[in-house]
Amino acid sequence: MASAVTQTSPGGFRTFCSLPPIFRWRSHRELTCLLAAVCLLMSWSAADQQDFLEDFLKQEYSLAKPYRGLGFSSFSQWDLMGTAMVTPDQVRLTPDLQSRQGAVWSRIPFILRDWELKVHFKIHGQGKKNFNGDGLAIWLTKERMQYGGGVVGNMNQFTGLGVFVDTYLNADKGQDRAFPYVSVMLGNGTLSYDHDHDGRPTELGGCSAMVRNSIYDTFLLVRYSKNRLTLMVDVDGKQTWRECADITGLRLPSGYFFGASSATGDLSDNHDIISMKLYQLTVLRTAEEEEEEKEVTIPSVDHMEQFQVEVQEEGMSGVQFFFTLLFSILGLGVLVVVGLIVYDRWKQNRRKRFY
Ligand SMILES: *[C@@H]1O[C@H](CO)[C@@H](O)[C@H](O)[C@H]1NC(C)=O
Ligand SMILES: [Ca+2]
Repeated sequence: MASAVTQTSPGGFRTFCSLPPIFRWRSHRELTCLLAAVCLLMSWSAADQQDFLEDFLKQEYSLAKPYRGLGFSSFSQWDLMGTAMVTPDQVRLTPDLQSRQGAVWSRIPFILRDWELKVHFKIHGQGKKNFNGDGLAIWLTKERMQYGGGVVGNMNQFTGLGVFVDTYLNADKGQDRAFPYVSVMLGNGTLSYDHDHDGRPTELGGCSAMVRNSIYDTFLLVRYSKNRLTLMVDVDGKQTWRECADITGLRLPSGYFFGASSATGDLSDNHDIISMKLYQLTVLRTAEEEEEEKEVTIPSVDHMEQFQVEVQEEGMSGVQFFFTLLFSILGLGVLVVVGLIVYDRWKQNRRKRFY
């Protein structure tokens, strides 16, 4: 009885493994079966971890190696602009030189509802830390191929989504965050990106990410589904996504264009896009969710006021206040000393005149 149980317990798998001996060596056959079993188990557990039923790469919205005909072939789905150029390993938006602007824009209006964009990029240059700039941006906007608007190689008052990888701190009071800083903004055609304050007034969310001159591959992921936008980064070589921003109630019209752009100023860096891979997500919706997600014509965020931050123009930080006070006291001291010396001389001169 016991022997019968051991013979039948592995069931179908064992039957499969003892099928006609195609393989000459028993050990190989067993090894193959073991490998097949491991693969099967791994794919099951991987499927369990997925939030979505399935996702697949959409070639027409993706930019990846080899960049055949990119920018000049009529078959290409992308256009280049400004200093952007294709090399075998990357699309270089700007070289590490001053005052350059470059971009790459999709030619095809984007119409998918649930998606994920994975961007592999690289920012590197000769400049010392904090002597580099300005960063790059990823777009999904109504407008495309716009130039020189002072927003990281794109126009201002854009309509749609902008994800900024800002490598240079412009604002005077930047102690609240470390740079490089990744952030999200939703433009509606009238909102302006405030370059001098690194986009703080219109920022919906963001995080610091050490993406410059990194020894690791740097990635960011934008996921959009059911009016919810999630931004994640993978920049420390751990192959895991760290959440950077999570915005609900974000309504994005369809028919917009993907793009990536960059600009350098007095300070520069190489800004490279290695790939932009767009995955379609398969998501189930309830009837209420369908109702909730009506088509929109202007991008908007529910309860916009919660994101509004005060940009302080006046006032000083503690350190600034301390030094201002210190120098004021020192300055006053010097004035008093100079005053005394002058008074002394004047008194001596007066005496000389008297005698
Ligand atoms: C864009 O958003 C701002 C701030 O929420 C709002 O004041 C403005 O009216 C909006 N513009 C359009 C065209 O909807
Ligand atoms: Ca900046």
